[in-house]
Amino acid sequence: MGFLTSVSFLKNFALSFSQMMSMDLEVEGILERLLDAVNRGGTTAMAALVQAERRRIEQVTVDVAVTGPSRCGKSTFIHSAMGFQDGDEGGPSTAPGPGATKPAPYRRPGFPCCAFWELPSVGGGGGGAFSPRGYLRAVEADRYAGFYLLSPGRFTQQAAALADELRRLGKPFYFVRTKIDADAGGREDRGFARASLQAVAAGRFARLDLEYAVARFFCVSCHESERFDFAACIRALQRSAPPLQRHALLLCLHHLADKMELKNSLKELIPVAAVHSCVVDPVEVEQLPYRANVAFLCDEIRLYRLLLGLDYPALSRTARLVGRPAFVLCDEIQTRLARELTEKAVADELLRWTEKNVLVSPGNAKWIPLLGRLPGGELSGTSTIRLLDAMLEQFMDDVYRIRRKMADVLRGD
Ligand SMILES: Nc1nc2c(ncn2[C@@H]2O[C@H](COP(=O)(O)OP(=O)(O)OP(=O)(O)O)[C@@H](O)[C@H]2O)c(=O)[nH]1
Ligand SMILES: [Mg+2]
Repeated sequence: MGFLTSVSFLKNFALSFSQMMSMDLEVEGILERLLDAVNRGGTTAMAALVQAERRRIEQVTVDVAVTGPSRCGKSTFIHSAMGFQDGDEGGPSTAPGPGATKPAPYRRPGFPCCAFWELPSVGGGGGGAFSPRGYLRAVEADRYAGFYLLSPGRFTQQAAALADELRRLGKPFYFVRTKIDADAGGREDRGFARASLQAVAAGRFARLDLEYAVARFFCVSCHESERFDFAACIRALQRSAPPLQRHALLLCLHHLADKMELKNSLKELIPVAAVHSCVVDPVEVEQLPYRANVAFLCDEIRLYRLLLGLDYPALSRTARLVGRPAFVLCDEIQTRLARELTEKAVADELLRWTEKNVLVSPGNAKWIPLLGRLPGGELSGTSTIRLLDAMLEQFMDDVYRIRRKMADVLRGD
């Protein structure tokens, strides 16, 4: 097996392994607690609990560290990873300065649960004074779910020593070679990763070897998150995180996430959202035989649309990448609720699913005992689950249609 083949094999193996694993957002625990609540306190207790369970998931926080030598691209990497647009407030500054002396967090507007921290620079060169343990203690390494170790050229002995210590601590880390746009030649060469990580091979590390490091090596341009390995290095972090943190990272970094993984994570929580609609502030809806919180469902579907990149600003940005106006991509969207998302349209769609009187999908059969306890009976929960399920699936079809259109435009069709 060639060198590059073996690297991609390792990365693909990690992917298929993660896809085999269920997302496991512990929804079975939520189901049990909801059943218990309804037995003890009826609908009122169920309404209070379902809101608390959703809040608990929304409030899971994830901190990610970005480090490397001075001027290696830490701020620019964070800027692109968090999807800050030029002119957005709250992004990191890239102006040359004395450099940070303590970690600085950056959060994306609208997604407060995930923070990327710019750590103080790791001294360049081969000076012997650097202590990985001291550095990690000073930046409070325990806090972070993962570390990006950046370098615009070959990694230094300090970076390798830091990685060795991170492995000892059991922290996921990634070697990210930045500014690859200025130095892309050779990136595809057999030995590029090995040469970049020469310090790992040259050093005598207790826990770090070259193959392990090479499997965690990525090449990026911090200015262009859509090129090179930028998305791959973010996805590696998302896959390494425990389920609830992975969910938070998928939501916060949705523009770089694998859309199928994002969809699957959202899908797991659909029954919880359906229960919410049926018991928290539901209202009468014309012709519907049960009450539903249509405003909440509309917000939920709006979130799906945003996360899957089907909202107008995201489509405009995507179209700009291929030098086209937004309508070229908007025309590809076939799901009615992606084009016209109003409470009336959501109510109509919910009624359509209710009239079909479909069964709950086999994956959600375990929810049937709870759905039967909803004020509107099983039909209310089943139809709401089917509505949200259908929205996610149809939005995914739109995502694929847009991808195909982008490929056609690039080919000049
Ligand atoms: N061509 C290119 N330039 C980059 C890249 N990443 C960063 N830069 C440039 O490198 C310079 C330093 O980038 P920063 O993101 O400020 O680097 P930093 O590590 O945060 O710098 P300090 O915080 O000052 O240590 C800026 O002029 C960036 O525009 C990259 O991937 N490609
Ligand atoms: Mg900086």
